Amino acid sequence: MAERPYIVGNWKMHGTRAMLSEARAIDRAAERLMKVEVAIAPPFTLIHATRKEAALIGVGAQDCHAAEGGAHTGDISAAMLKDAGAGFVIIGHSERRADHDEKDSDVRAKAEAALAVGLSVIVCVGETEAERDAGKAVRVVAKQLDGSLPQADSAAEKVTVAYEPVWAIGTGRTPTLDDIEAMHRAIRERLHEIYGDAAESVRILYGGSVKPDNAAEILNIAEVGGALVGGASLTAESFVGIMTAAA
Ligand code: G2H
Repeated sequence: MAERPYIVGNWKMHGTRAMLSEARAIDRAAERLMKVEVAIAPPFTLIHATRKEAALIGVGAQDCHAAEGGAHTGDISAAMLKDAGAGFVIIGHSERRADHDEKDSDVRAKAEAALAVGLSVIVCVGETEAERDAGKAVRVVAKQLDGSLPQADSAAEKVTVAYEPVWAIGTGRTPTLDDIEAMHRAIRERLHEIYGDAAESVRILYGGSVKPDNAAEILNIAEVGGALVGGASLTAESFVGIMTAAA
């Protein structure tokens, strides 16, 4: 288990103000689970209120635009996220890569925009089922890392990588523990090629159907520094179950 596992809830497109009670309950649990670093990324509309209601945990966003501002109707800049109280932003989630046709170069531009205003970033990578079946998973993820990560060595301390196999997201299916370990080791090696010694400070999270009952075994894998949690982060009960497994 990592020294201080990082457990991040990705609420995706879920949550109105009624869900702030879940954030408050997660925050209260974080107070007694100080060995775990906890954060949630609610939808844009709840970032400010979540920051105010949940003082102990990290609060972040699920995307940002790469531009500083301008004529981009419906988009949100990194500076706006920071102003709303976000401390980090998830970039390049496979749902955004699929729904919005985001390429690695878009992901990198967004990550660099976020770093430029002082946000931390969680950059998501992961292979499809067809790519895994074809034996290409490590190559696909390496290419995503090469193309998506901000390049300056100084970026490493603000970057977290989330490995989320696309076929495990929201499906209840997870890779074997050996497969997770092998991929996380491969990611660490690639990070060394990209960032040199600074790569050691980059946390690598696993994401994809993490639940209270599988969290401990996943978090015990070497090189797994925490988890990015979707469905099981939507209630305090299940998310605190994962936080407890991490403690
Ligand atoms: C993967 C994960 C959170 P879930 O997308 O990013 O979602 O835990 O629902 O598979």
